[in-house]
Amino acid sequence: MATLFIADLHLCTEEPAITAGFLRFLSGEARQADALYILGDLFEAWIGDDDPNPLHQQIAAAIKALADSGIPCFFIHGNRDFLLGKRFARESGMTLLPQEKVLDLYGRKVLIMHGDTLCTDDTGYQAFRAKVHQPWLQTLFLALPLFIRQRIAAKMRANSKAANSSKSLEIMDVNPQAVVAEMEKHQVQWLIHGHTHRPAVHKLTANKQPAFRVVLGAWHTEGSMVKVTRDNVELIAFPF
Ligand code: LP5
Ligand code: MN
Repeated sequence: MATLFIADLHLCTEEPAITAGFLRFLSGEARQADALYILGDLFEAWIGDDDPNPLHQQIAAAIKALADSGIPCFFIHGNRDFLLGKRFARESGMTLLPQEKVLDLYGRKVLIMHGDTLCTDDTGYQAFRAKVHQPWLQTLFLALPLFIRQRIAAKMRANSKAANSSKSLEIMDVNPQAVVAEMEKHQVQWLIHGHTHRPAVHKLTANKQPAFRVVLGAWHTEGSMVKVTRDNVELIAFPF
């Protein structure tokens, strides 16, 4: 009995090996799980559920097959796919979760999130995030013709790449005080997140007790998952 967590697959038509790895994961390892949690950035960029990209249908069908086989699938938005909406959730059989959620896994309380909100030193990103999370702006964006949305997303991606090349690694990592504050707010000793693409298990102190922050890896050349069982929390890398 295990609960699985993945994040940062960044699926896109240009990376068929990652898609193949994910499809194999869904029809293999995931079939034995109690539940699957996808902690954001499943897709490289999401510009609306009405995007007719065949990859999206293929992924929806594959997740739906897992959900229909009796394994509940959950999704927390990432900074690339924060616009993923109810229609795709329905088509894929996933339940959309709020940006942070506490789970009780076999008696262990675990906080889960994408991880971008922990990067509080990245003030440029947090300002950007606050802007694009405004509901009125999202409604406006989603009402635009698809080709314009594609152009805006491409521009945002290019700006992001340019901005990141001049930011230090420390700025783009989580802020340690923000991590402790979140864990104390939710009264948990375990946190699982993605976003930073720096897979590791960090030991820290929160609530005056030992605490653990488990960071999922991005799916570049291999898969990454966290497997929580009654006795263990394991960060696992596996080949596609
Ligand atoms: O994504 P990645 O890994 O490159 O870097 C992230 C942060 N960047 C982003 C931007 C995304 O890549 C863009 C994705 C587009 C998806 C779909 C478009 C939907 C549009 C909806 C509009 C309502 O998340 C990056 C972080 C990095 O992670 C590490 O944490 O540093 O942050 C940035 O690059 C942001 C810049 O630092 C700041 C840019 C300021 C621009 C502000 C203008 C806002 C105008 C909004 C107008 C619609
Ligand atoms: Mn991310």
